Amino acid sequence: GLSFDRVYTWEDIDQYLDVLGEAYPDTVTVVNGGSSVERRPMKYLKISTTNFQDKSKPVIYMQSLLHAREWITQAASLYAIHRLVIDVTERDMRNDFDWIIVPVANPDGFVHTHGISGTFRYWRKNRSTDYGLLCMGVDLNRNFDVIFGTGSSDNVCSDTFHGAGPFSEPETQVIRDIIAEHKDRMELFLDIHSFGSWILYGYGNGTLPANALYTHLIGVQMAQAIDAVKKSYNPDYVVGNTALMLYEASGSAADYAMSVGVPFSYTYELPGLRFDPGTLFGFLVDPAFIEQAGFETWEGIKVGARYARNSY
Ligand code: 0X9
Ligand code: ZN
Repeated sequence: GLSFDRVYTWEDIDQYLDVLGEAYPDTVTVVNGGSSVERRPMKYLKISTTNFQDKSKPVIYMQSLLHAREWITQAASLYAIHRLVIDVTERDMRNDFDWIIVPVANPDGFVHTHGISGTFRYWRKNRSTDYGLLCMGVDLNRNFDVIFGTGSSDNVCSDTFHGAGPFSEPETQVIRDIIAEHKDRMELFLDIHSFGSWILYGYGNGTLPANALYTHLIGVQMAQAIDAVKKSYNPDYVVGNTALMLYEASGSAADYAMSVGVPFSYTYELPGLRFDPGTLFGFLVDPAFIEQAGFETWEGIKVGARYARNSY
């Protein structure tokens, strides 16, 4: 297993997924969904007690590190994997669902944030060179085919550059294809980001989905479950529509999943690094918070999963 006291590199995680697949062949399948811009395999796990053959089970999708610098988010995916495969105390979580977990949704960007002595630690986008070499990269959370281009930038140098068009990037194509393959029974979609202690839902232009009330209420239940076990120096989670609470954001992964029929879809923003209530360090990671981040997020996920099951 992993020790939740450090941040793992892309290579570490990539190897770990293979190790899990070999050690737990009855429940874990490692899938290579395709290649990133720099030709890294986009590996993900399918976790299932029936090898995805029992079509009566809902599918839960979870991803992290779509934004390269949001390092703490790997803890949420790796911890969920841990509790579904190795340290299984909530057996219903493993038995009642088929899980798809993509721990590193932006491998090239994540590798880049480890580059030369911290210089690129705050890189967010992928590493596309299609738009010139002066500025690189597309914001993958603006590149999905949903309300495309309305809450994003057409300037390649911007951190929210949306790319040439919907799904111009291989990384978002991989995620699109996973959703398409499973969307008939995908009930819950979770895109884990940082930072801010938010649970957000679409649409990113402020238009609410038909089930907005239920979406909001489940969001509040998830937030309460996290807040019940959170560290006191972190604020309570706040739940709401992205555009109404934060800013307009088009082309996001969570909105896309919702637009193709996934009933419950959320963007989590995990807490930013704080050493005391007054000082927010944001994207940097306190090793002492890694296991807690995984644990408390899992408390929220369980609540969402149980609602998804009961409404399926
Ligand atoms: O702006 C984003 O992509 C997300 N925030 S972050 O600071 N991690 O970059 C929020 C996206 C949420 N959008 C929707 N669900 N529409
Ligand atoms: Zn993000």
